[in-house]
Amino acid sequence: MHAIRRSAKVCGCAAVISTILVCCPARAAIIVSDGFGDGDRDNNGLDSGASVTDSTDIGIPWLLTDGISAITFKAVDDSAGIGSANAMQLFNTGANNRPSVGHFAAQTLADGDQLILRFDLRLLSTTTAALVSTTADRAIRFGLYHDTNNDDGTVDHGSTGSLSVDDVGYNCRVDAAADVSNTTYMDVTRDDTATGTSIIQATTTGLSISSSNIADRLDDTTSRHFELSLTRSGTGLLVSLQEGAHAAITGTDAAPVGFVFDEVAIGVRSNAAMDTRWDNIQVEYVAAVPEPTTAAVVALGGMGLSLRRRRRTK
Ligand SMILES: [Ca+2]
Ligand SMILES: [Ca+2]
Ligand SMILES: [Ca+2]
Repeated sequence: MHAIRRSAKVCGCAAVISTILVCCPARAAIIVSDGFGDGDRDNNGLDSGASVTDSTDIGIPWLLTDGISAITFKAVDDSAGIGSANAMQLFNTGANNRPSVGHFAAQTLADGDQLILRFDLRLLSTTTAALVSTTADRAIRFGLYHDTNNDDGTVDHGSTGSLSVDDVGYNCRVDAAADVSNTTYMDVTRDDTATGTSIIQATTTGLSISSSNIADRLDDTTSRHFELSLTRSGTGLLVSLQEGAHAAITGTDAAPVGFVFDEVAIGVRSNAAMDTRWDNIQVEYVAAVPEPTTAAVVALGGMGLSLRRRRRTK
């Protein structure tokens, strides 16, 4: 009789434990989702030449930062390219550059928390002289950043402004066209030059997170999918960047820029006139959860204790 009761209790325990195991999914939230269906890159009205394909797809405003280049920056129909109606065109037509940022509500990573940036990107002007030259090394740039002075505002910055100089983060760089100036085709660097030049430009700190896979290079006009993830581990950050189904490049930054992030930065390197399309931009926050095994062990301990207490009572 006791054996039957005990086995029933064991079954009960197993059911509770399996419930604990399945009832703790990672708490995830989409912070940003922008597919440019509203035809409006800066959310101040329809962009010239654009049309609305989904009025509920408002996303976040994308703003020009400092830089002297002429630039075309607007929502355009890219259904024949990336293939999901509108996309955002960033066409750096001059000899300099014009990095751009999209702000979101500040996210502070607690230990184990993860922030993911994902989007589709394609490069169009692979046949221009600028792109077939070696200047296309580390040409396309993007990353997750923090506007440390919280001074970026809500409208385009003037070309000679400096409101993004204080912004720090992780600068991903991808080669464009048939660049063979070195054997690194994609990398992630720490951009913490708060007193230096503009965002996602010039000096960055290498983190030994780089790809020697030539397939990571943007050497045609097809759409590529990218995912950058930052996961806090104690006082460090695990950094991972993956293009499509290629092997991810990963590493740990032991001296991170901090654990607060509130903007996506995109752009091209200086002196690289390039026409790009960006779409389906998402930022997701995934909060850490207790290890399922730990939760199960705690629960199991508690149940064992109650079983013993009951037996003693008898
Ligand atoms: Ca607009
Ligand atoms: Ca919009
Ligand atoms: Ca700033």
